[in-house]
Amino acid sequence: TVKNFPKGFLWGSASAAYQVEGAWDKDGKSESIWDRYVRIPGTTFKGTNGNLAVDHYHRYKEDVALMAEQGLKAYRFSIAWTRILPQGRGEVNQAGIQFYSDLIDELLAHDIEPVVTIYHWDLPQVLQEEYGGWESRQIVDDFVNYSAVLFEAFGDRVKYWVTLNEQNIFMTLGYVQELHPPKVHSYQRMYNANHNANLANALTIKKFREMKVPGQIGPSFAYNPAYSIDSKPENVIATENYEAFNSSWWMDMYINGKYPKTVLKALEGMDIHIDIQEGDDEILADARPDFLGINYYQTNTVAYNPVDGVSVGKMNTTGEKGSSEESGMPGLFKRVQNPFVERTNWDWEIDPQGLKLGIKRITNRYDIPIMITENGLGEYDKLTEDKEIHDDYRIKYISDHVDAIGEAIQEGSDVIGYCTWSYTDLLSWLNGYQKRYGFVYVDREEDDATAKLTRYKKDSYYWYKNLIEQFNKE
Ligand code: BGP
Repeated sequence: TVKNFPKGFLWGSASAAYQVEGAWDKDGKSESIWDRYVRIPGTTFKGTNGNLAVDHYHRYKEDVALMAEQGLKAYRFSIAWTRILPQGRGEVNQAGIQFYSDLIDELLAHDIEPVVTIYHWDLPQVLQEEYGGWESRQIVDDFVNYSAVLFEAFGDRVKYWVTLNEQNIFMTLGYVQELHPPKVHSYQRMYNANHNANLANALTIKKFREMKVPGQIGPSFAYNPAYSIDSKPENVIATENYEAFNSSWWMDMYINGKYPKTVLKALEGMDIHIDIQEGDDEILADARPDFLGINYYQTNTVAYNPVDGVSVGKMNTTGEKGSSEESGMPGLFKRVQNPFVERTNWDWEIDPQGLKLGIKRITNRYDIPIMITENGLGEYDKLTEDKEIHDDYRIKYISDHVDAIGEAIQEGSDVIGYCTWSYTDLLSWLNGYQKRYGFVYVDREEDDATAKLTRYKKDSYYWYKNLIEQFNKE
């Protein structure tokens, strides 16, 4: 299976600061919107939070040693803005720079390529309070300045940069579905905040090039390629609309600097007005990324949704299979179940061929190098008495997705790397610690007080190690 992959392919794995680090108030770090949000009762699974997480902040050397032993070629992690600039801007916290500098050096010492995400959702709370975070244009300058601090500090050592992680997710979950901070339901506010994020992304890429950082940069998009439930024309058109609203809306902007016309028109009809100012078009048109990061977990199957149809439905955040509800935009589309694929306990559809489809669609529409920045299976894992974890379901999941990428490469797509989600087990934003993704099991449940935090290698750890060894031999 590894035959099709190009030389230098980045076999990696990923995490994000808030989900692994812990040490939420250590060494000058300030509060992020997530540190605040998890304290609101009822916002997360059984009240879990990232205060301690898996304590990667203090155990990063142990974690990197495990990566090195596995032969990992790349590690994608995010930087906490609140460690670098506790006030969101202004004075740089040297202890924060030091932590990431040490982590980067530790990775490089073991021949592991750092892939750095600038923003994985943990906005400084001060900026949320001062001007409403993403809803204000002031965020654009602050974000670019923050990025410039990182380029200055780490640009000599980091070759791969991710600007924003899943802008489409933090926007929709934060401003429509009320599942992320700031927990708002307003399409109007979402589209404006999102426009600011587009400007921040574009100007950061521009800054990167102005500063001549010798690396590559791009955003990571959560792509759920869509299928029509059947060939009934109204469902096929609904699917086209779904792709335009949920995928092209973001990807066209990243790659071509333009919003899809049909969506703009539809928003007008909904009385939603985006605050596009003079000069924005030029900024947005001048920021084609070097690569597009894709986080892929599942496909979505779509049907027409009547005007009096479903809107925001409940998501399954409990791990109770079948508890998610249909969701959609009335008069346009809704997401329905695909009868041809299996689902996880969290109702995520398992569809490796969907990844191949997604890669091909991107190649055909945008012709750009792709890095798979996340892909993985969230499940309940069981530590046996012998301290083993037999996650054959995860091995199958990853193996099938690797095959799908290999096929896409063979059929003409340019994929430069693959990061599984996740390296160690970690905090799942809405599902606590029960939902595990890692190659490395971490001994903890919801309660910080009983957390042992011991690391154990899962069967999938060895499987991936072996895959990388095979690749090295080719
Ligand atoms: C992506 C995020 C990750 C991670 C992953 C799994 O959307 O970028 O941070 O959380 O999804 O999601 P979940 O934890 O909800 O299962």
